[in-house]
Amino acid sequence: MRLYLLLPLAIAFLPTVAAADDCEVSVSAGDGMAFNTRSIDVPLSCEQFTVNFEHTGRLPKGGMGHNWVLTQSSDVNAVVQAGTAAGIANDFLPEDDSKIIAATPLLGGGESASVTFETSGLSADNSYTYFCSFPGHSAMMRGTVNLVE
Ligand SMILES: [Cu+2]
Repeated sequence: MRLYLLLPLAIAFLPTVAAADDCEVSVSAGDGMAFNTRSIDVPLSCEQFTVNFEHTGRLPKGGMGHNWVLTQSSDVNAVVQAGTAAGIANDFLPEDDSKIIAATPLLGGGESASVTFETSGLSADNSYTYFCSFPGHSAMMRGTVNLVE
């Protein structure tokens, strides 16, 4: 009887720190120009956040390569332009560009890669967009990162 009464109390006082599961997400893209998700929630209670990205298609990266790149929303166009200029040898990403918060390598069909970034660099005052920097893809391949408590 006593245990029965205490159990709800114990559950109520469980710590509210985000579970490790909340600090990573799986994202994929196939042989079309689309991610499988339009938005990703990043809890600010996570010190680090990991994106596990998979190219589930079959086409090679030279024809239908994809990456997952995170910047402030206002920096997307500049990074896409610089990435196009950098070319496929640089995974369509400018080198040492501080606008890039996180980025996976460019993947071809069947490949996968993960990227981890610190959430301390993200501010609720800004908006953030993830996209693919392969030329011509970012208009379709983009989504919103929502910072959540
Ligand atoms: Cu792409």
